[in-house]
Amino acid sequence: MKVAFRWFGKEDDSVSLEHIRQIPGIDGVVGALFDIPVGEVWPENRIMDLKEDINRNGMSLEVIESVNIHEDIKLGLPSREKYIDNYKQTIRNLAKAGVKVICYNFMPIFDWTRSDLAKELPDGSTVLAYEKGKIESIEPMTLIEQMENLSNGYSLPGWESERLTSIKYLFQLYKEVTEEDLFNHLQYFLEQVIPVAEECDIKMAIHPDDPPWSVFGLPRIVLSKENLERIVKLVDSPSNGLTICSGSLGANPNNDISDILRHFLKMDRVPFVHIRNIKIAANGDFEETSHRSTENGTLDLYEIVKALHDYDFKGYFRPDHGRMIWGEKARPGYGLYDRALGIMYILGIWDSLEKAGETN
Ligand code: CS2
Ligand code: MN
Repeated sequence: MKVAFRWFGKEDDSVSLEHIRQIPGIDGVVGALFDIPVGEVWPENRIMDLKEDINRNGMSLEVIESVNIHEDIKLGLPSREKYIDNYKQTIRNLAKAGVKVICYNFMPIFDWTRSDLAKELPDGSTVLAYEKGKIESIEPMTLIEQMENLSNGYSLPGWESERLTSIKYLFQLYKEVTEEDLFNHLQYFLEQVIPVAEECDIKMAIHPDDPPWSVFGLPRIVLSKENLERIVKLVDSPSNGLTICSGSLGANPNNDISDILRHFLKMDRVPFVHIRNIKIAANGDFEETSHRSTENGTLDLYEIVKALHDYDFKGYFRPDHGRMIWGEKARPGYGLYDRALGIMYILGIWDSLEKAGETN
């Protein structure tokens, strides 16, 4: 198992590569070119610059998160052809730099959704949280404004402003789009890009919808074992893979993460894993927590890491979001300290499993 850490680049991250490299066990950085507008080709020289910065610090750039999908592709509009061609070129350019995995999502308009970016826990740390009641009673535009005000001055991943300019118009367009349509549009996209990914030895890894249910009446499909099964079969290729994100899928208690992992690991469709814990309340609200299971998280991280270990997982994992602790000021969910603690907890479980394997 290879260990990675998400990084937003020199200009836009409070965490530096010099600090990331000091996390024990770290192999790679999960990077992206955040300033390239959705739908445009990522230039080769920019990718190489990013890679060189990371390599200079002794880490690799083999995972990209995300190359975002233009709304016209998700909407199935005729203009999607241009954006699909651009996507193929970006895949080729990334392959030239040695990238092996491209994480992406297929959520209409919004990426992840939360009602709170800094909910205070009893110990004084703050976390991202989701209250169903708040989300149901707020206008999307108001939520966006609130999120931006609470983001410590950072742009939020997946909420880049160019995607949000025409938001009201997009809502109109999505009124006509059913979940079945969304599956068809995903299939159309995959049928074109997966052969290119295969040629380039790249695995595409779709990220689950976060949370895994419809928000603001928009269709969502990447939310259950059943739907993931349907997605990997849309194009039957090892390059058509999944990012299993424990905290996203896990917000629905019907999703048994270690069972889902085992199922798709067996099929060799899991090139990338996101690990974090959440605490789910009886009414379905949830908040993010430290990675440690027995403390206050609902998910059983031991079982999740054990599934990876049982399948001798050779892909990458990254800690997903972390709490904001020790006075750190960073992009919500993406501070250094708690994510580094998360890595240590996960590696602790992994190393114990290794030792136990030796003695059995
Ligand atoms: C998020 C997303 O849960 C997560 O990992 O932070 O922004 C995620 O990076 C995207 O949905 C992947 O495309
Ligand atoms: Mn994730």
